Amino acid sequence: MLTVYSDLHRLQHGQSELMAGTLKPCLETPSRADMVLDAVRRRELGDIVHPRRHGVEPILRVHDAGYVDFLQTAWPRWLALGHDCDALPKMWQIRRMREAVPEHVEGQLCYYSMDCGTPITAGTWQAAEAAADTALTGADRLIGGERAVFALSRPPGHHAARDYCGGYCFLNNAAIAAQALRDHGMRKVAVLDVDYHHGNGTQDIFYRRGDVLFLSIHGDPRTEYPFFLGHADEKGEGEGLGCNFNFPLPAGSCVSTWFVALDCALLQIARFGAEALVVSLGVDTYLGDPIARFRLDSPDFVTLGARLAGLRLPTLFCLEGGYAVEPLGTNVVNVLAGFEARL
Ligand code: SP5
Ligand code: ZN
Repeated sequence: MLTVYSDLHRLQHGQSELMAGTLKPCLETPSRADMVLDAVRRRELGDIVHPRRHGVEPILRVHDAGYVDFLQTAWPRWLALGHDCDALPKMWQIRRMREAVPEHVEGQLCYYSMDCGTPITAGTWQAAEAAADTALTGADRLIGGERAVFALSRPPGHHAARDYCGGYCFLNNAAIAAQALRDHGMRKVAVLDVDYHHGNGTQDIFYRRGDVLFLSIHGDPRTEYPFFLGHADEKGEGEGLGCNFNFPLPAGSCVSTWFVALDCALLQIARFGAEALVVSLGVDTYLGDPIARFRLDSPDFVTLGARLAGLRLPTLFCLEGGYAVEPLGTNVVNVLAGFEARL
């Protein structure tokens, strides 16, 4: 399988995230991508290519122009305030407050953020743009006839919605790629999110759309981050009604429960008549993950890959979460190798 990778991911290297009441070192680190790239090489998964630059247009197909402008300009504007640290928000536009975009960069940081775990740094925009280019190059290759491509995208994307960042995500790589596949003539695209956390950003982007099916298997938001989206009764709206499927599972669920949900998701993808599949590939479902509570072990990821291959669809994998850094490469490449074994 072809891998798309850019070193520019290193430019996203945040200092800290708010965790259990204190600022802790960021869990979403450059070393994560190093581990995955290492495993891709070691297991001889296939060629590794650099992404092609696509510019801002395909990003603006799914993200708000004001939000993108904010991401592009936030760092110099933050520095101009005299700060010498990463930019983190400290309040939110909550119920019954005004929804107008503030003028001040600090107000905009709060307006355009979902949480206090997603620091904007000197290289955030460049890294996020390179991650989007990585996914877009993967989409190009699928259009060109490749059966499956792995976009080693970092920072991740699935928590980034039309107009906000959060959950370590800035640009929604998977959604940008899914939209590009649509724009290149694929009539129906499915996005399957297997990260432990609900893909609230992807759901937000496609919620009113009938041409992109979104499905997510994740820790139940009644007890798990991101809490405010990802419930089973969120089915889509308008033209998108019936094109959104959430499979919230209790924290601590066993592996067989997880695979039952996967089978339900795969059935819906086949029913929908998708012409291509984008997988938001988070492996924080691993039993050793420090912030998540499912129980998948490394061999289970091979099984996951094989089941996905059973759909027989052109498939783009976009890297999302996974914070047990040592086994991260093994777990990710297990999915890809499991997929290839059945192709
Ligand atoms: C892409 C992705 O996986 N983003 C995840 C963002 C999660 N951020 C907040 C996690 C809070 C977890 N709290 C549980 C602490 C267990 N010790
Ligand atoms: Zn996650």
